[in-house]
Amino acid sequence: DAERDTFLFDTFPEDFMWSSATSAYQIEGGWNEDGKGVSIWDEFSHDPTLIYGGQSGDVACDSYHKWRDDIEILKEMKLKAYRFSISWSRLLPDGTVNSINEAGIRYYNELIDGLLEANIVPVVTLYHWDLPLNLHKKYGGWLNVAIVQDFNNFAKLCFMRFGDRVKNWITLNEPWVVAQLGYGSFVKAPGILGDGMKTYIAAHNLIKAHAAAWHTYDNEFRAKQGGIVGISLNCDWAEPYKRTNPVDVEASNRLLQFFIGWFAHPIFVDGDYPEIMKTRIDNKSRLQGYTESRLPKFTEEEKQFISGTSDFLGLNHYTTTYTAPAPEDNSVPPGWGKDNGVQKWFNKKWPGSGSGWLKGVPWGIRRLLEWLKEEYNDPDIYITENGFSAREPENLDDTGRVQYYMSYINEVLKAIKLDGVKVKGYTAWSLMDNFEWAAGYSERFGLYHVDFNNPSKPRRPKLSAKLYTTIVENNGFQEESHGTLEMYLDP
Ligand code: GBH
Repeated sequence: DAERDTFLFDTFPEDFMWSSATSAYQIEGGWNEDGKGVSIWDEFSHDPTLIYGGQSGDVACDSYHKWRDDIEILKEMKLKAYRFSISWSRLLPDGTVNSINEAGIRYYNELIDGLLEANIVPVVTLYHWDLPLNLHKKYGGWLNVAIVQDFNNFAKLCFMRFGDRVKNWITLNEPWVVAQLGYGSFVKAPGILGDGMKTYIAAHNLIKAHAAAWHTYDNEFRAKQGGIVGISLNCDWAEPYKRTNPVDVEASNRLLQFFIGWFAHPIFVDGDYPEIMKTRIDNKSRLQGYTESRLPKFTEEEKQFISGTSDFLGLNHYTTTYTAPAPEDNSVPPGWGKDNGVQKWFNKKWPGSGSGWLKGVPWGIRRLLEWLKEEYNDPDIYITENGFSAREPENLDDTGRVQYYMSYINEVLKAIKLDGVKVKGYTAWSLMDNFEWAAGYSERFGLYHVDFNNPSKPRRPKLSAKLYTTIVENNGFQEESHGTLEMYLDP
């Protein structure tokens, strides 16, 4: 473990993709402008009891009008790529291809062209949680298999209209959050506290929708457009409380399978859920008196269809927890947490952030990357999100975030250089402070500060933006002469 605490002075591979990210609902505003339809997040955040301070993304960073400013700050940081998402309801107001909103198409065309002009690669997420409300009202959104066709149509429209210039696609952002927090808790839209079944049904349809979009690209666009299509999965590292205790190690593995394996096993391994998920949920369902398992089953045909449908693994990673077995709980109502039977907690010494769920544990990302390499047959990995929050008001001197980025990016470097993990890119979340879902504007993740009280929403670089720029310019951490943190902050 000596390496674990030593800083590695070295550079990243030549073509390493340095990036930063945002998502449509969190930055755009313009929620009902120029023909945009309503999404489940518009509706969710218009209920003042669900969001911190009754806030919403109605205006947010106003990137619907200020996207040129966003490109400017990407240029200031010398970034190679920008990950943003397309608002489904801005293109398709009722979620279906029955009516296309050309003003929405124009908005993303301008953004994409502006990025390319600035030599910045657009990385486009198709779904970052803002489902057209109509699809939710009409048939229950992700709970209905009809969504697979509608998502596929939306994806196809994006490939058709933007694929001549966009070569990097992410189908879904964090299906775990969509399924578990959207349909298993009140935390995220549509805020349905499920019954230990809905969360698995939503996930089932998310996986099918992802696979359908990947096949559409593969069959109809890849030869001509030559891009890649992947998925962004979120996962915390699960550190066994005692590495010498087999049940803690088992708990760690079990949590990882329930967390990322839920989606990655079907997509990257064999079209089906991890064995441990099937066994545990089948068993508990029986004990709880269900006539069928709460975990839906894929047909053989569906397994074939799903397996191998990603050109890379997108990883959103923020933090680490300790893990140990929880006492078995077969009580009803059931849920994902009881199903996995793992208890998790933080070490009190891990530095806290502005979010209760996020502690800075840099070595966790290296261990997770190594686990993913083993588990999924050494895939290309893009880190599509990593970042650190502070509570408002935050000044520009964000040394906690500087520390976080320095150490996490260095652990990614170790994963590449010492463990041989094929990490192709790194994305800082987020380009600028934005609408942090249920936390509103109270938790800030930006490299750039945004003054939300000022109608022109000015963006100003924090210290972390300067640090990140230096790392990007050096393509890593240069030898000795750059041996101190101060060197990185000195312009
Ligand atoms: C990312 O999710 C999102 O993709 C991005 O939109 C968001 O802004 C960013 O994180 C920062 O939050 O205590 O039950 O509310 C990261 C994964 C999973 C982390 C859900 C927060 C909340 C757990 N997220 N988790 S809860």
